Amino acid sequence: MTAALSRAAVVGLGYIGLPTAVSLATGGLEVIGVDVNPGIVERVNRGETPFAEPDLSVAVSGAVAMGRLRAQQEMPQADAYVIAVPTPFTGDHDAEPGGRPPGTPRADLSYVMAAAEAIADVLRGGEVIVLESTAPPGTTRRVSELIAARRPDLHLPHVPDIPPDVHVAHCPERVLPGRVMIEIATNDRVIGGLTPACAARAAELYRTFCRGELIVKLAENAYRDVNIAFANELLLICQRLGLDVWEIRQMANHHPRVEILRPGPGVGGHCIAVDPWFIVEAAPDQARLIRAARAVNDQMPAHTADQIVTTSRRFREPRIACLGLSFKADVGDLRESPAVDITARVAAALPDVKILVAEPHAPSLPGELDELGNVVMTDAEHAIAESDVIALLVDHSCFRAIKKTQLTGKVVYDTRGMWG
Ligand code: SAJ
Repeated sequence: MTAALSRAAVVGLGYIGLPTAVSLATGGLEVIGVDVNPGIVERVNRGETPFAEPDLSVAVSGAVAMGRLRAQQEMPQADAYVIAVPTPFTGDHDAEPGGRPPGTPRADLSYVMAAAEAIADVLRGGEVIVLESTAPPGTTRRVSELIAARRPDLHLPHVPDIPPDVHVAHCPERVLPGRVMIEIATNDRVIGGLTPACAARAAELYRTFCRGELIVKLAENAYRDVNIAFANELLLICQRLGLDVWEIRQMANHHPRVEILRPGPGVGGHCIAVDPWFIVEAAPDQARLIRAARAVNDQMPAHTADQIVTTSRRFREPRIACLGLSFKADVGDLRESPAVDITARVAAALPDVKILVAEPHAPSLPGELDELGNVVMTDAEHAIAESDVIALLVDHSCFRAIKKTQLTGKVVYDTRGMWG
């Protein structure tokens, strides 16, 4: 069902279909362009473009020469189908039910439906079908219904509760003629699947050539951010009530439908801490939970640093070890890392205190810590041995080897619940 997408058919080799076909080909897929017009098929197979669009002709001739793109009139078997046929407005379809006055313009979906019929006849199961043509709400569902009527042997996703054999989604084109080749690769895309799995499958297809953020991805990352925020909020609540959040979490996670993520010192990386803001920007009045989650997660480094500083002030001349600087376990990426932020805050709040930092995945301190003057990089063993307060900021696997006896007599601030 979810085999790799290696062969795509693009139906309609017009202003959107041909650039999409060539982009998929450049993205590594074998692409077959389908068009009812034999003249267009012939020209594409000669490596020519039937219309002018900057950068398109060189891309088409290249893809055809490399054998990645070819055109034909018949519908082929493929892993993915992109329908990019015209949906002109017309006043000629008043015979359709709906009681509209004669002459009312409406989208002529006959090309879309003809493409869906042709696709229906060659389906084997496991394919994803994406409607790119701009079309009225409900069209994707109609495509699914039409295919189901023609292929009673296949489950289509408009019927709930049965895992579909074929995924169907809508991903309307949003490119500006004259800039199609640039925008097709860089513009954000909106993907509407008949089910979330349909959207995810369609996103896989577009990821092969689209560098723009896909809304699906934004939703995935915002979902994770909200769930981490829940865990972090639970930590704050437990701290206020004098409870052990790790114990509470473990007990709650015994419930078959509960899976609380891990609280921590904050959310870093370039995706989860950033992507939710795109959703907030797009729908500020609706995205209240997503915005609140960002605020909860963003306060964690300052909160964690405050706690380390408060604990350290119990000592007359405290020595502090910060274990881990990266944004998450077992990577060396220090950018947007809560651990770096926390170390910098602690070092700035206690300028006379030496902070020993151990980060086995990074060769040296980042500039912002180096310039503070009281932060020194060393190995974990040494940092622990020399310090009174041990702050575990990243749950690197190698820190698991640290023995309880090494921590005896020290104040341990384990932000990751690793040594619990
Ligand atoms: N974190 C917690 N508690 C948890 C899980 C994570 O505090 O229970 C923290 C991590 O320590 C880290 C941050 O969240 O600071 C993000 O880490 P992550 O492992 O959750 O995610 P990333 O940023 O490494 O990768 C995410 C992934 N997206 C999702 O899981 C929905 C990844 O699949 C995406 O490919 C990637 O973003 C991306 O490029 O968008």
